[in-house]
Amino acid sequence: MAGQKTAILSVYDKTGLLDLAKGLHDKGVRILASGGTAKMIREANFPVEDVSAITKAPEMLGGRVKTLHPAVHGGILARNLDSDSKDLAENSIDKIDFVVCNLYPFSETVAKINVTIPEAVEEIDIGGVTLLRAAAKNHSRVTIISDPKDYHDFLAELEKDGEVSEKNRQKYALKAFEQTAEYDTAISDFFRKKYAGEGEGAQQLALRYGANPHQKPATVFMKDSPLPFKVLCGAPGYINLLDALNAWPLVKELSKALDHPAAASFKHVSPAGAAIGVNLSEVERKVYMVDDIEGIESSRLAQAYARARGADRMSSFGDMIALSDEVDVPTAKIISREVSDGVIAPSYTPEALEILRKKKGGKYLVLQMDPEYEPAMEETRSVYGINLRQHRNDAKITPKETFNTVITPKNSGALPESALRDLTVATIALKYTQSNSVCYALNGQVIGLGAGQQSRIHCTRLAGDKADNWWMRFHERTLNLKFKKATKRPSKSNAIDLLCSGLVPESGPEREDFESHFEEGNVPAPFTPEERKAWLEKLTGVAVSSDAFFPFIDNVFRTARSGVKYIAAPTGSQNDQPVFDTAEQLGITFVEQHIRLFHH
Ligand code: 93A
Repeated sequence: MAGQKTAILSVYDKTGLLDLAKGLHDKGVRILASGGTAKMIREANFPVEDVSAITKAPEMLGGRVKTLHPAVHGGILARNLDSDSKDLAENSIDKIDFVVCNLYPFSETVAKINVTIPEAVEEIDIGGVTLLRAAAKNHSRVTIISDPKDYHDFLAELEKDGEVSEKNRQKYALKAFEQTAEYDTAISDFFRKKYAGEGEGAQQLALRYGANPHQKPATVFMKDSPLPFKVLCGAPGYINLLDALNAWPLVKELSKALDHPAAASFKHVSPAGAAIGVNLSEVERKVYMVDDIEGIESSRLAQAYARARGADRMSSFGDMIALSDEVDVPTAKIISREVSDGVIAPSYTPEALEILRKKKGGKYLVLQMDPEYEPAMEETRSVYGINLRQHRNDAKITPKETFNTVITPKNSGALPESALRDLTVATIALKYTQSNSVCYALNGQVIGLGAGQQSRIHCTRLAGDKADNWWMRFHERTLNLKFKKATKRPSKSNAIDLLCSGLVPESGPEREDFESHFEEGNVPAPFTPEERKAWLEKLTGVAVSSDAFFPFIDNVFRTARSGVKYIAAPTGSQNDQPVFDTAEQLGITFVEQHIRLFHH
């Protein structure tokens, strides 16, 4: 029939098939169909031809070859070009106008418990994917219908206009492309688990569960390369990896920016502490509970971790640690006696690894990171089933380039090296902290970090209170606390925290618990307001960084109460000028940090 349109139908899901066949037949469309599809149409007494009518070849290999033939794909892929028409004529092939196809249920099959590889293999659709892809490729001429939900509109349009509009052909083609992409993802996911899930070059790893124990299954995987870390001991959890994969780039960048070994102590995807290996004073060693660690004075890495862990011992309890350099014995010794979940580092000396392997009855998580690994520039995540994609935050923070715009005081010279160092530590820490965030730093380490607060002043206060608490731990009275021999490190840290935050209970069971950790007759008196004020006044030279601008001057006032001398923050608030003026008035150097560093 001259001018007659041709459709090829090959559907696994036969929902709505007969209505479709009827509709096509009513419009005078020639219907070709693969085995089962043709059978169903024929049984309903609609005219249909087998695909073999045009291929002159039977379905074969038990159905593995049904529609894979030049008569089909030549008919689909031919353009409205003379050369294509000539090729078709020479091979007696007719053009196909409509393709209707949906695929074997691969995902549903592999979701079944104990599915075998041969069972999964048989569900890999080849001819259907080829139909979808060929028709979608040639959508300038061909219509591809891949979803039974579209039959109604497709027929309605044919009825009304006699053809499918360009816009709708595009829409249907996109849908088909999305389907083949999703189908291939399901196939590669399945085989990644089967063939690249273990040992050298593993691309995926099963995790015990996701963020919570009821969130199963959970996995970590790479699409086209091996995972860039090896598990040397233990089994990582989902949150361990979220921490490790934020903490690692932090220490990598920090160590590069300041040319020192760096360490970070992470909890719930924000740093509790981060530092570079600046020499520890005797008092610092005591406050950080590392005064008895042999060889610490010659290990920059151990000093970095002592500082990172020492910043906020309460928050670091059960941390995930990242270390920029090869882990040595002093560092492993510090880790071995703290409550910690795991560590990620580029390498471990054999002795250090032996120490870590003994921790937690052999279950301590030890990850070895490939230091050369560079992540892709684009990062994608899905939230509530919806995908979000962005260029990753590859902003470089360096002491020289990032902090060279001093706004106030005017005409001030370059910042001292120590300020540049501490602003770098604080700012790189923020780059990997859940927003909003504000960080106080001193001596090459974080001393107070406020993470994940919705209001900036709450970050500034939280971080400032932590910095105050940190400093109160250096008070003579705190240094000379007389704990009982049996008091464990976490209980000591808790008692110190109560004392330093001014929260020692006056009476009751909590008071009794507090007292129980100290030697008889040596329970410390709370700090008086005068003692606290006098000691806090001695805290000076602190650097503060903020992940976004300060919207109000209250932030500057709060920083000044904790010995802040340098602030680096982005600008752009309506209140910029009052913020600068307040800093100037309080003798604080305000540096414009040009890059907003929100992180989620
Ligand atoms: O095994 S296949 O990959 N080989 C093919 O040549 C082929 N052509 C279409 N599977 C093939 N199909 C698929 O068959 C379609 O994607 C559809 O899901 C199914 C329809 O088969 P039937 O018409 O026999 O029910």
